[in-house]
Amino acid sequence: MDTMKQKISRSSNNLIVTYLSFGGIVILVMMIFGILMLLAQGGVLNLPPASFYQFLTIHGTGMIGASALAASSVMWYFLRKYVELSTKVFLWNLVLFTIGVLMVIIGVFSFEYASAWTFLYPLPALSGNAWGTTGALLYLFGMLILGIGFLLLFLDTGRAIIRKYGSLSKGLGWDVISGKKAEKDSPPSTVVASTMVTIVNVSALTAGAIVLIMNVINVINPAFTFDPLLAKNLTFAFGHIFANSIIYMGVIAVYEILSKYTNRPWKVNKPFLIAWTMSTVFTLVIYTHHMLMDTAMPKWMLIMGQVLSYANGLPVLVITAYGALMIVYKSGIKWDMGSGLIFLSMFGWVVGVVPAIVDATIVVNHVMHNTKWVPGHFHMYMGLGACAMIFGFMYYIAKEDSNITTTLIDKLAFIGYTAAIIGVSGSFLVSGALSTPRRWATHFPEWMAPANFGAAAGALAVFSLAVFILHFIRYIGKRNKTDNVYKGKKLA
Ligand code: HEM
Ligand SMILES: [Cu+2]
Repeated sequence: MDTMKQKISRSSNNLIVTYLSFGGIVILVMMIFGILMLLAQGGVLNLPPASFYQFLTIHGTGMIGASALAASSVMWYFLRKYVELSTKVFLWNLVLFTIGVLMVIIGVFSFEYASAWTFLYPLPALSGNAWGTTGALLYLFGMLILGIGFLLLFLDTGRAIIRKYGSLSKGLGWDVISGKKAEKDSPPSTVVASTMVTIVNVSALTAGAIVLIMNVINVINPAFTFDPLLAKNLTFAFGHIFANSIIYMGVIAVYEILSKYTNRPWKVNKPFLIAWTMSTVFTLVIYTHHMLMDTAMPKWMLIMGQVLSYANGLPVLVITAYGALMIVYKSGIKWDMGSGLIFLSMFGWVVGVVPAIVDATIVVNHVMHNTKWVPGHFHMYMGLGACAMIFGFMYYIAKEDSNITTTLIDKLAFIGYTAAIIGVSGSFLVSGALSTPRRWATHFPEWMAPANFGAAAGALAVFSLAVFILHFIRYIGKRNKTDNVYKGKKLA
């Protein structure tokens, strides 16, 4: 397991720490925009609608971008124990991300670009004068540059996995599933998850790049048009898959950290491999649940989108939640912030999936899909699932790499964060049940109370996350100056 030990250099650890600090701080700032939006919807804050949509755009883009960035560092940190990854590519991704984000910020705030992060064709070009060509081009090129950074990263993980294991299908353990190889020779859980993420994200980012370039051409020369249904398919193939991949990168922290804390290996067996293969396929094809209202779509695709959406993350979720319970059971684990957040993330993921399954039903979808029910479910599994994995990883690496200790304040922040995300998501779900539409700058008085409740809960999330980040920054000051991460320190 530790064959790569010598090659793990200090500089790549600096990069991981930078990825995580950057990601954490952006998530914090984006939460503040979230609160401002809720206060505007709640009638407390007088925000011009144009500003609301700019905030919506920056919040969606920033949250997905920052949590994908941080989650990719989780994957990178653990995957490099098994395969040889390029530190240069890892650095390039960070550089391109930073450039892309700056362009997006300038496009949104200086040039009033506000199409939401889904930039649905032909909105970038046809804004009814809400924004001009410059804003649209800054945003679209910014996204393209950022996407290319990630694409390079996943091409590199794919290259490294193929080099070590022979092919991506072997990375998913297909030779074990088919019985050609014994279960005990399965690839490690981290490699299986990374292979899945590599496959889905290379597809997603390619679709994204194509539709971004088509939009760019359309913005520059409106005479060039293309099929809006194709554009929508490509856009959601990108957006749905990329956003989903965040939790599949984060879950690597669950495997590695729980296994380290309990001193038990995370057992990879056939059901585990089959679950990951199923989720690979489902994640790729169910973006069609975003098209349930597009009557021009072939019916079979919509039915597939619905049926498979029920099952999308379920195989991996079930196998991971069960595995997490089994590995912890009677292990004598001593809980701390790292393992606590990791365990919390399993809860957030499970709970967040339930409303998603409800929404994926065509009948319900027709009523619910454009309501706040939808942000209700994804704030739960992104905030309490994916983000808790990232923050848990931040506590874990701080503990492993320094002699930093946590205090009562960290524990209070843990409780505060949990309550806050349940509050934010719960308020969205209540709004959804009241038929409050999503993405509306102004609300009727009947819709305002849940928005204001959500804003208060959001403030608690900001304070709690600030505690997590301060702990991480304190750790950076105390870091070991030596060259060794996997010193096999006993953590719990
Ligand atoms: C304090 C925590 C948060 C607050 C108060 C908040 C608030 C909001 C609000 C008010 C909206 C717009 C809802 C509407 O359609 O009317 C929104 C949308 C969204 N949020 Fe959050 N949010 C928070 C955390 C997060 C986190 C942690 C993530 C992901 C990691 C996230 C990702 C998104 C996304 C992707 C959208 C959709 C944007 C769109 O519709 O284009 N949010 N959030
Ligand atoms: Cu989706």
